[in-house]
Amino acid sequence: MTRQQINAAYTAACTLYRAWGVNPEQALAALAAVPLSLHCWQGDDVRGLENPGASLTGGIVATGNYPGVARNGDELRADMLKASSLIAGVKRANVHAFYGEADGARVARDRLTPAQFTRWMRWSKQHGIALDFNPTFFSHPHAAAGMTLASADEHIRRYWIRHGIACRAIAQAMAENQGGPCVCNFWIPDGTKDVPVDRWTPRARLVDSYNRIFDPAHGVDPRKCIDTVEAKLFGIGSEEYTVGSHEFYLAYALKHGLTPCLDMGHFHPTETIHDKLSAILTFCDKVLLHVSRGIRWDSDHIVLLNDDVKNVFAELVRGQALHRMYLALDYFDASVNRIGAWVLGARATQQALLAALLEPQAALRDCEQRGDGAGKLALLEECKLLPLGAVWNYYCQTQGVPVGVEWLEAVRQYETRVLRKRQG
Ligand code: RNT
Ligand code: ZN
Repeated sequence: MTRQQINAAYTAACTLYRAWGVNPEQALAALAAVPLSLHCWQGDDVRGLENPGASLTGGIVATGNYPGVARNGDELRADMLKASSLIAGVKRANVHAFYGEADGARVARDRLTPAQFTRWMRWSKQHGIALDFNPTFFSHPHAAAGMTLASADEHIRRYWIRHGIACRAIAQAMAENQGGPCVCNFWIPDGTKDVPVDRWTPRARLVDSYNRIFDPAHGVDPRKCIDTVEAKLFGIGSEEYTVGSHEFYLAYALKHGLTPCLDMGHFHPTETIHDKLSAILTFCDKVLLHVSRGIRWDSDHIVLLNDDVKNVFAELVRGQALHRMYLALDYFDASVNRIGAWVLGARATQQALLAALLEPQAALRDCEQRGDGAGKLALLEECKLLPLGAVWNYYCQTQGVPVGVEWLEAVRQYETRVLRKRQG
């Protein structure tokens, strides 16, 4: 598409949106200001940099062996930058604790310090990409029995408590480095494959572990390190019982002033999260969203522009709650070009957000208030046919990123030039 064609399509689209009382310029300005955190773990199939031979545990799996997986921190960061160059708007980068770099040395996870993340922080500053952080409670011998912070083995539980405390200090250092908050998200895999007779004691231990980790005595500044806790329904090998369930974490977060994290793939297969947002955000200030796509037993497929994602952003825009969200991608697919996976999910997320921002809210609310249900549904249906793509293409053009699927060309070139050379 030529520049003129893109502009002409946008102008025509604006006429249609304006007729419904929508201001597309305002929508695009709002879209450009919403930060999206890109998860580093899509680039290397959640392998981490700690131990090249280690396998992924914790009930999550990355299947596939598409060529070009990042083999070290430099490759991973280069790949993230490539992806980032094809995504508009404000980007952040989400790093896991087992992506620390110690120049060949091995630093135990309970002894990690900001020093192992200086490369990430330097890179962050250089490219203006703020960092978010996650302690890593999986892919480790001390997690092999399926329990970490809820473990009955005090030695193991203490180890992971120290890891959690260490990670909050690292997140705080990242925040200082970037002059703005760093989201530090806690997810643990703890659970059991089959029916536990005692569901209570592991939860009591988990509460105790978190009380120790989030103890104010550690002096972590809540404006710098944003503590978030992520629930899950089940994992591979923990199908029956997950200690950190949705109810557990929601209650814990509310009681202790932490931020809940909702991962879109962490609920029953037909359970969606858009209805939860207005409920949860009534009682807490912020929510971290892991934008993901569950399929059957897998919670982490590449995000696409589907109804689930569209409904989430519609809710957030309708509730004027965008600024109360931290948005982060979370999925891992090793069976396709990994840069493509990042770009697909990020763009789909932003498209869903744009669709929400272009919704004719005044007209819709007017129908609802007048009790005109058919009118409201008709208008919602009409919205599905409005030219979102024309506005999106114009946005990409003004943001200096490829329009339509032109980004594929850049991804293919990078695959030939860089990724294919990594084999062997
Ligand atoms: C796992 C959680 C968690 C992880 C990352 C790697 O089910 O969603 O967020 O995906 O921490
Ligand atoms: Zn997640």
